[in-house]
Amino acid sequence: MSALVAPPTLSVQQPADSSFLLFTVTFTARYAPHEIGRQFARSCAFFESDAGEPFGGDDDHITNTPIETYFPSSAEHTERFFVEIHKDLLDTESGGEEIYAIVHWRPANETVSQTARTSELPIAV
Ligand SMILES: [Ca+2]
Ligand SMILES: [Ca+2]
Repeated sequence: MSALVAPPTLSVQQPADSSFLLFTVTFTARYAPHEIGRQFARSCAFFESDAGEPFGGDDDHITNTPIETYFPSSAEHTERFFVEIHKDLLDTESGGEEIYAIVHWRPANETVSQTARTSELPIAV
């Protein structure tokens, strides 16, 4: 079974004059010898954290990426998601937002994914 090398990371760029933010999620996992070159599936879900907010409730689900396949090419293999999200979708509360992502990955012919969460990224929208 593959194992994360480090927690996945989340970063953001804001292109000038754009209504979208461009997020990059990077995750590096270590794959067993029999998993190298095998087909895997990956996706990523974005949330806005309301942890610790007095009227927070559950975290807001922002969006999911489509499921895509990849083939780990070495024991330690890095995958990246590039995800454009409209500011209106991100703006779930007054003031800034705290965005995080959860990465899902699995061998393509299996049904149970492994998951890992990024830390929270504060953004002003
Ligand atoms: Ca929040
Ligand atoms: Ca806001």
